[in-house]
Amino acid sequence: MFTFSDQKVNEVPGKQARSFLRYGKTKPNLEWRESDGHKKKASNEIGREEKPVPATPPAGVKAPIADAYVLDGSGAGVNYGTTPTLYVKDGTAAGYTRKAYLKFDVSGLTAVNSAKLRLFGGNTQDASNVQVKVSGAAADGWTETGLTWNNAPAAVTGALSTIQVGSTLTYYELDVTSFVNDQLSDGIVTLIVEGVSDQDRTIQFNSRENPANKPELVVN
Ligand SMILES: [Ca+2]
Ligand SMILES: [Ca+2]
Repeated sequence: MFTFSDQKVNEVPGKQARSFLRYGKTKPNLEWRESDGHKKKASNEIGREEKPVPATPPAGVKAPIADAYVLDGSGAGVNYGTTPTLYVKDGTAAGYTRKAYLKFDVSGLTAVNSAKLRLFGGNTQDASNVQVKVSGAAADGWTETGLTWNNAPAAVTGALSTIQVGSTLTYYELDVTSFVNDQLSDGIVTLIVEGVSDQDRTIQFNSRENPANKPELVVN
């Protein structure tokens, strides 16, 4: 309910009193007071202000805070944390297995609908497709320049996802949604990328030290 405050009552001799609204020269000058006391004013403006609709927030793209690969055999005590390439290889012979470790800071995130590890690279040895899996580790205390085969934390999950990596150099995506949600409690996600079927082929992925096409964790 509201009442007009700008109402005028003109007494016209001999005629019935009538009410009308006062109009300015160029536009209606209608004011009233709402029942809550706020004064409101009508406008004769046509058109309206339109605010831009906020764009869909960009997908959260996280860069690794550390990445390194580890090598068994003679390289088991060596750190490979600052190379521009992360090697992944799974074979039967000792000294050929390589695994990549990546660590992401996910603190501040609430539950994600989707989390994908994106690694750029491919099978650089031949044209075959190679099965690669990603799993998760619980221990996040490893460092980029300290990690070796001998001290690397073990996986505490099975394969979070498995993909075929071919010889085309591109971004390969591995779904890690469930594990990222599991790790929101401590805010750090450690992922292990390795071959799964003794195919003995060399996979190369760009590390975070590579100037281009670095690893990413894309969360939505
Ligand atoms: Ca690194
Ligand atoms: Ca963690």
